[in-house]
Amino acid sequence: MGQTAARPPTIPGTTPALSFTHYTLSLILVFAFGGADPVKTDRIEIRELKLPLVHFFETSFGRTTTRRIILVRAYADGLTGWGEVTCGEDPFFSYETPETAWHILRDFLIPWTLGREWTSASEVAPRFHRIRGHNMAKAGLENALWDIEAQQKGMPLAELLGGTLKEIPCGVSIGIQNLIDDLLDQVERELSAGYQRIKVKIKPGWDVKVLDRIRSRWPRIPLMADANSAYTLTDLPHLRQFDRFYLMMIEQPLGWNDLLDHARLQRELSTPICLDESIHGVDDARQAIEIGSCKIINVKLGRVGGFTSAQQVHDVCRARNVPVWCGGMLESGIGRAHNIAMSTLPGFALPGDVSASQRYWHEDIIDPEVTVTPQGTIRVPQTPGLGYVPNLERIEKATVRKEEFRS
Ligand code: OSB
Ligand code: MG
Repeated sequence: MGQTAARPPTIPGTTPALSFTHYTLSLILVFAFGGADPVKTDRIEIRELKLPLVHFFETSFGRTTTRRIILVRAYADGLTGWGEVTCGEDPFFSYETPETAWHILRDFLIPWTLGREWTSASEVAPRFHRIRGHNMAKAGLENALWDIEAQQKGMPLAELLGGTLKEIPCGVSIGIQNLIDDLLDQVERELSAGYQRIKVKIKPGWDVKVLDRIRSRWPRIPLMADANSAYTLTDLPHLRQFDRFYLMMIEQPLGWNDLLDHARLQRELSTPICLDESIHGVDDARQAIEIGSCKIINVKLGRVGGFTSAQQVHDVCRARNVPVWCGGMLESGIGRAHNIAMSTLPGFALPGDVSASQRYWHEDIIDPEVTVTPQGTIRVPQTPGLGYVPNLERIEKATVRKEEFRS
């Protein structure tokens, strides 16, 4: 502040009161809009965890039984923040793998961050732009700094992001099973747990018959299908059959990086298309909406490169009345806590793939675990930062490699 010279002339006798108001106002402004001193990230640790899933998870591109998760732990201003790299074990969802993420973090993102000042985590994303892609590696580090900033400001991460919901609606994503009956059992279980919508994974040979069985047993449940790029435009006659299941949406039916063919397909289907793999940031979202590639967008923090990019995707969709929802990548509690915070933004109008820890892990690595209410919601923690406490003992036990960097 310190702009007393520019103060307007005052009526004699009222000066003390005005000064007091001025001073109070300055204090409020400083607390609300920064004035925070810049901090330096002085230490970053990356580690790989090996975590077996409670139940295998199968998509059109393959089956996962054990997750390889990279956690990023950043230190600044005497605080510790955590981030998670959400890539798959194999380069099948996107090209990123734990090995590529480790390389990009160790050789680029970490050296570019250590010892450099920042006042807000959102400043850090533009510094990573020079690296093409590798969004999941970027998000792992950026999101750890958001955790630190939220703690510095004594705010829940959700609030720092501009989130408004205190409770978020939850759906589940159910993988391809060995038998249709196994899938029906799982749908039954998740519905009685209270989840608000069911998503099933599909691929050629595991689609129409499966959806038909679900719909004949549960004609009215909110249902959707995720193909993970298993079809092409030549499957159009086949894909038309999906319209009779009145799905909420079909997720990523065509090419993993495609916008144009999806626009063509959307014109032929009454079922809304939702894009996942094809949306890497705000420009993809804007272009997809502009050419009609989809009516809904799945936002994944890793896929779009972190909270700053996710906010931009959210904002562009909200301005165009395109609903978004929060996708999942079989995250540990750390990534799950980030997903919960992001799901509180007002444009997250549909139930996401963010569900209870116990669906994935025998023991999650945070305390408390993420739990879901009988109404199929998660109550958003109201404590500063992540709102869940990383359990160092369990994290250490699951760690298979670790590297530490200091400025
Ligand atoms: O496409 O949404 C997807 C899991 C791994 C890779 C891709 C996807 C998924 C899921 C699971 O659908 C979501 C979750 O429960 O975390
Ligand atoms: Mg998907």
